[in-house]
Formats: sequence, structure tokens, C-alpha cells
Amino acid sequence: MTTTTYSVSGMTCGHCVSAVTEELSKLDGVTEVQVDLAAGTATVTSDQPLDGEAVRAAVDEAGYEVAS
Ligand SMILES: [Cu+2]
Repeated sequence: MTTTTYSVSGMTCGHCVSAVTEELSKLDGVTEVQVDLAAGTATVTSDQPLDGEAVRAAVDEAGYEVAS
């Protein structure tokens, strides 16, 4: 089990949180996604370490950006 926190820029409301949570939840092996709107972070728990590019692509798909 791995938990990683990513900084996500561009989220402004609950809709943004839902969109990011939904896209990240679709990634293989992801068991839990916690998005903190105030902090601008997404904490993802997964069975195996996630591919950073896949996470980036998922957040991009939702319409936001992972800050490196
Ligand atoms: Cu929003």
C-alpha cells in the first residue's frame, strides 16, 4: 500500500474536487482518493506505486494540473 500526496492547481470548488477524485479513482490499483480543496492537494492511496505520468494525465483529464 502506497500513499502519495500531489499538489493540484486550479481547483476552486466542490465540483473540482469531485472531478479530480473521479479521474484519479479510475487509475489502476487506486483504493482511496482524498482531495483537500483548501490545501490544493490530492492524496492517493494505491496497491502499488503509481506512475507519475498517469497521475498527471488523470488530473489533466479532469481539467487541472499537477504542480511539480
Ligand atoms: Cu470547481
